[in-house]
Amino acid sequence: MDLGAITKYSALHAKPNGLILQYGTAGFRTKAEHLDHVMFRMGLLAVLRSKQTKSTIGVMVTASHNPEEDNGVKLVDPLGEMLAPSWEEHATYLANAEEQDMQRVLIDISEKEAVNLQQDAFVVIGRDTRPSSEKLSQSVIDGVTVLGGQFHDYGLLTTPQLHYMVYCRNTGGRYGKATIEGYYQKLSKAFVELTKQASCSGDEYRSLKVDCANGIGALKLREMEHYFSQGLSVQLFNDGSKGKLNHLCGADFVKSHQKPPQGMEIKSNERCCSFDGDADRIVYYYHDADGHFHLIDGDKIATLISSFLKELLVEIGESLNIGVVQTAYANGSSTRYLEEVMKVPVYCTKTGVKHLHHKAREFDIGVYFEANGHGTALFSTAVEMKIKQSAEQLEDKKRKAAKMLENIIDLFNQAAGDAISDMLVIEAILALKGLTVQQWDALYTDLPNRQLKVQVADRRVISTTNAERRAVTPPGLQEAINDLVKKYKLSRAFVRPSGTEDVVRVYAEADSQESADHLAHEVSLAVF
Ligand code: 16G
Ligand code: ZN
Repeated sequence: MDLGAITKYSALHAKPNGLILQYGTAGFRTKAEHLDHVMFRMGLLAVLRSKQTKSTIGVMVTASHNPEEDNGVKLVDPLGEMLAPSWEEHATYLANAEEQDMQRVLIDISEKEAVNLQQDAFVVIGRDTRPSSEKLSQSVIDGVTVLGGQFHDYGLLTTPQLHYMVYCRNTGGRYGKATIEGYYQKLSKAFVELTKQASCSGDEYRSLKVDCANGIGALKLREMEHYFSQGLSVQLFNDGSKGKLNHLCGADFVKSHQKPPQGMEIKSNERCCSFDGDADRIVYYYHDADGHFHLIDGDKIATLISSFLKELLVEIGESLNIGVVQTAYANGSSTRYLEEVMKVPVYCTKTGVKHLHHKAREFDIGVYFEANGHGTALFSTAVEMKIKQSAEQLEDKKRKAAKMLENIIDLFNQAAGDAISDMLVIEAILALKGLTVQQWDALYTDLPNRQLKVQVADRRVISTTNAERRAVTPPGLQEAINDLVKKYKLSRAFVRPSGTEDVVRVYAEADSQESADHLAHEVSLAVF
């Protein structure tokens, strides 16, 4: 390590005095103007992580669904997953080091993690469309090169595309080609094969309106659409030509306000979906004939996907263990439907993709979705091989089902939840099953629910257990929630400190909207 060079270059990316940031659920995230030093330092850290794992590491510059003025950064580990927890701590430690301590902190981390500094390092970088992203990703590159790392800058990418690139590069090309072209081809080929098998190819199945949150999703869908246009035509809205990123549009807006995005004209019963700003979340929706808005969130997406996978397995005659992973935010009706009607086991983890992803890995087939629309399905290597064999060896109907499953496996981005990939999976399943958006929505009825934010002096006084469904501290809070919940039918409520904002979040559901609203309000009063 050339320590002199680090000191010199670090001074060019100086940390604002007194600024303390934390590597949270989705990396660092704050106003873009405060992030230059963090980017440089994450370039340094990515090199150390790459040396330690002898693998390519990813760095993504994005703040997802946050306002355009914000930005953020997260590191992507060798198999395309989120950074390991011990390295999150190093990230926080390094980001907050004072200038004169930089060398010591880097040596400290290297020693703790037994990093061989002679080892080569390779880092890949991607960024979203925010005005600040290009310059910030240049600061990441500065950090990488100061430590002698090699890099490839992919430029504009969706977050899941960067995860895909990292995964491909570290699995010797087995998963796919680590190019944007490779990504488009892999997904489109699987999608077109699948939709060829769909008997109903009426227009209503072939077209979809997509709200791109004025973000990167628009650019990438434009590049990709001609690859899959045989199976689906997409009409893009909020494509960044006029509006501001994530402003009154996008998956987060639609999910949290339970209303359609601005800038999109919706006729009754038309199938629509929204991506978020970095295209790793998706939600669907439509207006019924009476003009009522219906949201189809991550829970219903997980239900559609896991039901379809289960049906295919039955058809093929394979008994594989399939599990669905949700968080406490999953609507109670979805959990009940999956367990009681579909007979699929459901598991609950803490909020944050890394927790769900980790749990989903335990199954032959693990489907995970957060209610907010982030999710995917994971298939064990043994399952992939088994299904490939079945697709070659079995006969007739069984063979057809195995082929379908083989293509579905290819269509999922197994490195991370991916709005483009999920959209194509959903569109293929709807076409194959001949389901309209209303029929999909009718699988079960969501329990009315309400989410609130509460500002408190210190959100850390609230700690939780049982996948965030029970409050442990402050004393008495859980008992108070229990008493409130008893007053309403089919009700449930929980509180948790946010991992991305300085607030406490309250969730409540009950048999009517009025009850859910009351319960949420009463619980938020109990938090004070
Ligand atoms: C981050 C997480 C998302 C989670 C959200 C919760 C990733 C990539 N993103 O955006 O999964 O739902 O945080 O935010 O892990 P909260 O803690 O503020 O409620
Ligand atoms: Zn996102």
